[in-house]
Amino acid sequence: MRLSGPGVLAIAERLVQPSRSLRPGRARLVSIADRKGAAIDRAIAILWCAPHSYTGEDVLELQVHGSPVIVREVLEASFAAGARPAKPGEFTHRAFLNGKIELSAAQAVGDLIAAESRASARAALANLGGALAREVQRLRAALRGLLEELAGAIDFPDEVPDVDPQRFDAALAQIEAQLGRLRATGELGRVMREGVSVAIVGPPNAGKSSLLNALLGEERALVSEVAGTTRDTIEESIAIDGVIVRLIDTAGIRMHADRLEAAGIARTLRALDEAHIALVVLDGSLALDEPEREVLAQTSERERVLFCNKADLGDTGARELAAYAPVVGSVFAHETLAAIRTAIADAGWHGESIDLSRPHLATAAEIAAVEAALEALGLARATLAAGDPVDLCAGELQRAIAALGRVSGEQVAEEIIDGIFARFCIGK
Ligand SMILES: Nc1nc2c(ncn2[C@@H]2O[C@H](COP(=O)(O)OP(=O)(O)OP(=O)(O)O)[C@@H](O)[C@H]2O)c(=O)[nH]1
Ligand SMILES: [Mg+2]
Repeated sequence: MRLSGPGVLAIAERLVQPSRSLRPGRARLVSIADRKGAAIDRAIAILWCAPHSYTGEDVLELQVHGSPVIVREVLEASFAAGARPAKPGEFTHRAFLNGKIELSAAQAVGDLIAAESRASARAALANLGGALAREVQRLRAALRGLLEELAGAIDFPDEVPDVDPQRFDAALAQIEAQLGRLRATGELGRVMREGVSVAIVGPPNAGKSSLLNALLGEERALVSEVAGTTRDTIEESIAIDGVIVRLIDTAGIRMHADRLEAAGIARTLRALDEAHIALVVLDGSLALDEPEREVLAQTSERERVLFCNKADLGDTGARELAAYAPVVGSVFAHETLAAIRTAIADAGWHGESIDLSRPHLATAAEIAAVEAALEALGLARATLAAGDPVDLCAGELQRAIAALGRVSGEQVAEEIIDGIFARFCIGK
């Protein structure tokens, strides 16, 4: 249990016995007293004095016994002594306000809490040290240097030599290239963090639900030889190479369906629309018919994985589709499932992984900010290429600097900060 703020010492005096034994940074065995002074628990207490704590404020850490009853009583005693429950993310919010951590590091703490998969945990750790913020600050400082050079030449035309457009453009190009590389880490960073969604679609009875169950390793969805078994979408997550993959089993797509089935198909189309990847399951043992062609046409523009199932029964359909290089096999075969997992990885993150220990963009806001900076730099360079005076670039450079400030945390809007901390759990 952690208490933080200027009132901590006063609260400790009422809560901890003997409170005189507390020394900054030292663990002490103490009693925790309720509001009447009766002992609730024996606990380890550690006092951290401002500014040498996580939040930068006075902090009291109490390691009490794990019983929910004791925890509740200690909480109540703390509240009686003047504390209040922390809001989600408030500890880290205070750490940010007190200059203990960068905004991107705070974001990484939030990500770490939310991280469901190994890869996204690693990705969050990389930015936790503030590596992304430092990288962006470096580029931003370089841009600011160029802007100051311009301003000097404009304000003191007699003392400061004119800026050489060619050298200026070369410097911009270098920063642009580095931002471009950072931009390229964005999509992948997002996939690693948020995962990819895969809609399992196909004609009725092809084995979609069987595939979901086989990939999950449990009988999650109802399977039967009756076409039209699945009526509603079913969603479950698995991890592939440490990336979260959300599998969405759907109702089989066919024309001339009854009303209930048609409602299910409408949901299928919505799921298909929203998913990153279409995993098309066909009965590969049968010749292609209207429903198969329909699904193939519907997903032709999509990132997709084609799977011809029921190879144990024949390969008529699979041979017709050979040109598409589908995965051919059966949901009952181990190798088939492995091939489908690989195909999902190839379609979802192109089998690539970024070096997550290097700075990378992880959120849509960071990607948008870097894109805005790149656009401004592009306009500045176009100005130079057109032979216009170099000082006309100043506005664009300012825009790029402001955009990068949103990533490095040097310039952030209040609502962004609030948005980040609101996702935290209480006590962080
Ligand atoms: N022989 C064989 N049968 C399979 C295979 N995969 C699935 N089946 C059978 O095919 C039938 C339909 O499977 P489901 O998984 O319910 O098919 P579905 O695509 O979900 O069907 P709907 O929900 O009706 O759209 C079941 O009887 C399965 O046991 C396979 O690889 N080989
Ligand atoms: Mg089904």
